[in-house]
Amino acid sequence: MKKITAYLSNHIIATSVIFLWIKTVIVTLLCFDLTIVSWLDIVLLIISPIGTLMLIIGISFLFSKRVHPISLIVIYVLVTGLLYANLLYYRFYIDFVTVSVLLQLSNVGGLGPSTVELLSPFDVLIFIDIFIIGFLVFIMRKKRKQIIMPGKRKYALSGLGMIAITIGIGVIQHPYLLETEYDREQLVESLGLYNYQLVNMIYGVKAPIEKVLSDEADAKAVNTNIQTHATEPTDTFGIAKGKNVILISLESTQNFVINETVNGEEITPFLNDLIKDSFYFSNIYDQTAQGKTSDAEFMVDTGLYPLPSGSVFVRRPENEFQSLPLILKENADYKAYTFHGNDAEFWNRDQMYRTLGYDHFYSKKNYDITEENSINYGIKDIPFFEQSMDELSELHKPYMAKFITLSNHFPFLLDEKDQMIEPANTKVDVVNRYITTVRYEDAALKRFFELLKEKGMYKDTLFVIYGDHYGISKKYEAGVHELLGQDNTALNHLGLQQVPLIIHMPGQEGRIVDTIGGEIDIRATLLHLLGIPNDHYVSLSKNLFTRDNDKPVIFRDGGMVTSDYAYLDNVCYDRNSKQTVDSKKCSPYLDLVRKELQISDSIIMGDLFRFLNEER
Ligand code: GP9
Ligand code: MN
Repeated sequence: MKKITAYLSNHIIATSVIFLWIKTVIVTLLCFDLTIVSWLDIVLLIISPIGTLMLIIGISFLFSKRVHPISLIVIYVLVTGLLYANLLYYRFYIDFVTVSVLLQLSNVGGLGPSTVELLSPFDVLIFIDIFIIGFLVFIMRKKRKQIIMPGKRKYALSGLGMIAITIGIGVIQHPYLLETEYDREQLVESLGLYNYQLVNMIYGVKAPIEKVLSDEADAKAVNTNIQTHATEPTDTFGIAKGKNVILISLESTQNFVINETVNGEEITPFLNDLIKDSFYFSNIYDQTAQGKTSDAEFMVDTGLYPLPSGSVFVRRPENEFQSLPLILKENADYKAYTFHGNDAEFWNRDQMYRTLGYDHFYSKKNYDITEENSINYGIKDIPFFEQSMDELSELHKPYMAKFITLSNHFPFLLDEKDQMIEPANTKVDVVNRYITTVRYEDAALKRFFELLKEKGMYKDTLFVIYGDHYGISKKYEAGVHELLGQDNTALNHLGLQQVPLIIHMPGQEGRIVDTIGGEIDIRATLLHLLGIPNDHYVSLSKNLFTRDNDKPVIFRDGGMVTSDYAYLDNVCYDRNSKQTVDSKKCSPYLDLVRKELQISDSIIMGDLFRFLNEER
């Protein structure tokens, strides 16, 4: 034992690199659900961390004569922290940390109440080797041993060489790898977790420069690239002209809860009834990314995609946009308002709402919040709607008022007195609780509609109600599959990415619209109903009343779905046979996916509306 200890401490650098390497490979293989298609994928996963780890650990001696034991330990702990941060983040979001996510932590208050839910007792194992390295360093110091590292150049070159080989193989295997920064799973799979972080940092540095480098020519190119079709007439064009618009963002609400029962009880009795007299869009997909609720808001307001990393609300609040509030003002003398019971700074909303043209934001400080009437992130949905009524009745008409609900947020906490339905009894507690918080949200909507009717404010209003994004992440999804009695397959997972979209106009006849679409399409559909032609404005939103089922609904990670095909985690599926098929079948759609995402990103990162608005 003594001999081994002495050997390891004499070779402390190699020991550190190897320990971190093994730990990283184990976490990558066991804890990240990566799609492994070939042996080369496994080989890449195994070799990819070596080069970067060599260079990172090398910082402890590359710039001095000897190994610095303390800096070695600090670096070791930092790398472990990075690995663990990625693991925690992945557990919930099934995504990897980006520089933008780290920078926006102050705007979103971290993972908030959700963090504890994500810890596992086995996580201790990730930290055990730190003590071994600490012990080896202690022995070194006790023996007053100084480690002089010969062959530093060779060491650095080997590290760089390993990185170059990894990136080289990755790019040969996936030619678009470095152009599609949003496909983080592919980046991690091909480059390894640490090289991915490195590449991500380069994207981060590139971002601010993009605005400076963009000019009118880029804006013109965007304009010609977006084929805005003249508004196709339908029987719905302008049916809601001049009406007040109430938009309701339903926190974490997935479409599977609609018309679904638990223990013989409907989960959403109010919404199920409302649908009967509404347009119910039954095939709408969540397209949000790391900006969650704010991404959904951004899509509805601008008809552009969220950014590949971070939230546009946080990263680009000083941009110009052609947003819904501004369009409604320009065309029909509307004013726009937002109501949300959380801090105004969360997701940088206070700043971004001004940019988007909202006239006033009623946030946490406008509500009477007590311990009794709040839970999790803020005021409960029922008092939220109740307390909003006075302000709402005073607004300038016509108005667009956006309400962002909050109670149905992970980890789905609810006081017993607010529980109106028994929890489900699947193996997954989070899912069981989710049923109760969704029901609470449904009851809050019921209450809101009652109050609007009481105050005579219901009739002249068009309601747009949408689920903002998934609530049950992949980690807990087994419970939903169990509830629905379906297998845990990629296509069933895709089905769970659907969110409800209900557009209700008092007095209308109900209609189920099963056209395939995404959240980005809400804006064009709403403008169509309000009788405002969408083709005067630059956006990627498509009217759901005329949308083509063969046009892909695009996901921010580069995936897509049409009525016949789906491309998920770099695998192509035939949705009719439910089989995986040659990726060539998906290729024509993927060209459009890359094109649309690129256009959207260049508009946002280049702040191209600076030029586009000037031309109007
Ligand atoms: C917070 C609320 C929830 O204000 O919008 O945010 P989310 O975590 O869903 O983005
Ligand atoms: Mn949300």
